[in-house]
Amino acid sequence: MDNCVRREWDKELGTQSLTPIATMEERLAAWKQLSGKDIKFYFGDLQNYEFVEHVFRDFQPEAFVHFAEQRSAPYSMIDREHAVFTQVNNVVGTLNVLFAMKENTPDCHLIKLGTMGEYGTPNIDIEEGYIRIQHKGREDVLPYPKQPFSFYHLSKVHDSHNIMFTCRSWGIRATDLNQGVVYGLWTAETKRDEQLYNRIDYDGVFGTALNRFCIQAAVGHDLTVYGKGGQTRAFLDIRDTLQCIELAALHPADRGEFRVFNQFTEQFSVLELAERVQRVAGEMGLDAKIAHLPNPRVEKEEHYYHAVHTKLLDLGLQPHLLSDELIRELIETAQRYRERVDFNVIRPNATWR
Ligand code: USQ
Repeated sequence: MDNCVRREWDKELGTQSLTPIATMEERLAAWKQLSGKDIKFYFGDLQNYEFVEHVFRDFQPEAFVHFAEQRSAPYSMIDREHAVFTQVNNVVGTLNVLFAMKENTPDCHLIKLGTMGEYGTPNIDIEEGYIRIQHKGREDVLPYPKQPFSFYHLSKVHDSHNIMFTCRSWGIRATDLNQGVVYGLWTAETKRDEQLYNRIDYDGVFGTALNRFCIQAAVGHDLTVYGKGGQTRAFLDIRDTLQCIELAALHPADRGEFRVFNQFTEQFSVLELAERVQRVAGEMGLDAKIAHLPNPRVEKEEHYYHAVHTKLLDLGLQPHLLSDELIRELIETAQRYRERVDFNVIRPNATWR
């Protein structure tokens, strides 16, 4: 299911993916040619309940993987319209899925993309969804406190509450994948044909830290570290994103269970990543400079960060840890497509203030 709206946001922002993105028809045809298998495709918007209900009735899914949200923090911070769009799109889309599941496939397992950014950067360890709290002589296991970074991250907090409520009230089974920042581009499948390539964003709105630094190094742009660069986040390779979804699907939550996995493999500070890209680029003969830009966001630039992430490892996740080879491959890919990069959209525009 897709409404292909991501392509419209590129037009709105005057940017494009570093890699060319084929039309949906071309992608489906390329996969069919490679695998001999058809993928059933439904074009539509999760905000349209009739559409969502039709798909649930027609397809009768055992698992529903929901990655259909506006996922950029800066996009949600552009102005009132973008904040409202992000929260309506994300919260209403997820509510429609929950209602359609309840009405049509109550046993279906919802696998929902959440974010590590729901938790913020507390000065204590981040647990996987829940924390045991003692208060005035009593004890309970409660949802971990949320201090999200943006209106986008807030939309996922609202989703989490809605999903947890429907698990409790209707017996929905759900897994919230609280994912960190994804890097990399290909999986084994998408690498097989250029028409199957994923998008990879380098612009100041949708581009994310490590991918952006690799592309910047390749095209001769300074590496854009915001502020001091001590901001520490959880990261994972895109191949591990796919492994995690598969593991969640193969090991469904129980009826009525709202399960939370912290989906990442390593933690890095932004400056640490920029320095690593700078070193690898240097070995490739590229002179990448690090620029400390004024931070457009309101966030701590030096802080404690330690997040627990054992549940997916317990299910069998085999992490692809960040390697110099992958950084080199990303830089080489960006060099291949460098004529698609517009320097005017690299610097951040949306500010938090
Ligand atoms: N940052 C820089 N320079 C850049 C880009 C980002 O210093 O050029 C810094 C930001 O200030 C921030 C950190 O890097 O401290 C991460 O920013 P990001 O743009 O790489 O990622 P973020 O906005 O946090 O959002 C991304 C995805 C989002 C996902 C989230 C996971 O876009 O969908 O939910 O990562 S998490 O960060 O764990 O919340």
